[in-house]
Amino acid sequence: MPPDAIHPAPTDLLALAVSVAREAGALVARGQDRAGDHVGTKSSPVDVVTAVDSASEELLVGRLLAALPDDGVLGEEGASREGTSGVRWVVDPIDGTVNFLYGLPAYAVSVGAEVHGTVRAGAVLNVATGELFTATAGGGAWLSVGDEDARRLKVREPASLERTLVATGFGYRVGQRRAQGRVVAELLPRVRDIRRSGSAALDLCAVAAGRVDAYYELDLNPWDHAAGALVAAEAGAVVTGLRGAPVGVPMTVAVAPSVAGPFLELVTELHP
Ligand code: LIP
Repeated sequence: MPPDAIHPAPTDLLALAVSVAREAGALVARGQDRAGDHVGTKSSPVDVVTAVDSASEELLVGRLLAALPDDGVLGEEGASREGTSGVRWVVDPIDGTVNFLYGLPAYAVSVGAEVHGTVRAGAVLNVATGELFTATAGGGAWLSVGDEDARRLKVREPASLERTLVATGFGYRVGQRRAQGRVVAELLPRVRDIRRSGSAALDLCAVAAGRVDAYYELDLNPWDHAAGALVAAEAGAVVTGLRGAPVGVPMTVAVAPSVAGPFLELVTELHP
């Protein structure tokens, strides 16, 4: 999207997203060994939030609004501000909080920049590995680690549904999880296998990087998918909801085009 007179170019939005994600990532990394010191819960006893989640979001919001004070912000841990510029930042201070708590190397700072409701730039930083996934609308999806040059990402192209490796995730409420377990039981015999990483943002980036062929998850929040969905789409994935709904409402699907038809049909069938 060419920069218009009043909004920053997607590349400029991305530069800011990467800068604040890296700074928040350094804070998260410093806090990992004390992750369990201050843990609260949200929607259920297993939906945890740590003091590091909150500190990361505070840093992200502070840096973004210091740079662009007229922008809006939406964050997982409560940041919610209507801006006047048309740009809204959608941030997950730690996506994969349970992984962070347990020290499993799949937790990310995710920063997406919407312009009038459409994500135009996104950065997902896996804090544990240093992998930085980025994308701009029309500019492709990229992966870099540390100071190495970024490499362009492209989805894998599985030959069939039976050869499709599928990532998914589950909600935190018991009733949700029981229903989602039934869906996985039906899906598993019809695909290559299932992977459950614990971070939606990193699952979407895994589709982009060809590390899995498809991802689906119900009831994600905007901060879970804002940046990762752009990364997946810019790597060539079909990114959508079900039955023509937009991504995330309530289903998020990202899938390689070679199996998009049968995969979407299967996920639709399993979610009547
Ligand atoms: C997580 C999501 C993941 C989902 C987890 C959890 P959080 O977000 O990224 O896909 O399956 O249940 O919601 O809570 O770690 O930020």
